Amino acid sequence: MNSQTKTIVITTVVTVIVLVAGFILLMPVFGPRFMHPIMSQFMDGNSPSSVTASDLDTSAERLTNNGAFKVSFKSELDPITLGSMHSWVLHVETADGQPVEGATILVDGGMPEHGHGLPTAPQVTQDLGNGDYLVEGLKFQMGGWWEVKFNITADGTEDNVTFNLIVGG
Ligand SMILES: [Cu+2]
Repeated sequence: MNSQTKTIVITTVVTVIVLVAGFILLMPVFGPRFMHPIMSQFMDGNSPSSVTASDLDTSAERLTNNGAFKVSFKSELDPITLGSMHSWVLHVETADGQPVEGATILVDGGMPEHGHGLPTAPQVTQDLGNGDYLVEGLKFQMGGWWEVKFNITADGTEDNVTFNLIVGG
């Protein structure tokens, strides 16, 4: 090998090393865009197995898990502020829209991402008639994703519904 060939080889090797090193260093910045969509899905944490707060259905009207009741809520506080004790009015209908009166309703909930429950023990304190129920004693002391669950029994039918809330910080 003469010296000119050596120079060309060394220049080529150094250039390749610099390009590869540069690409690796810039991967965190540009990487996901160049990768296969399935890969970038995993990188973003949006794979079907990991439900994140951004995927949540936060609607205030939902069907119960087995489809027995259509349930909606109105919060006394809208938006819900941190640390404020307040009440909701829960409205319960049959799946075909008839108000459900005289239901027995239990309240539960918590923060799924933190593994803790509600800081208070909210209860249905009044059957307001026409399918409306007063839920007293709700409080959310942390910002983030909360679940509020209602177990509803009426005319021998029991079903559950979960509402997702993102309470601001
Ligand atoms: Cu928490």
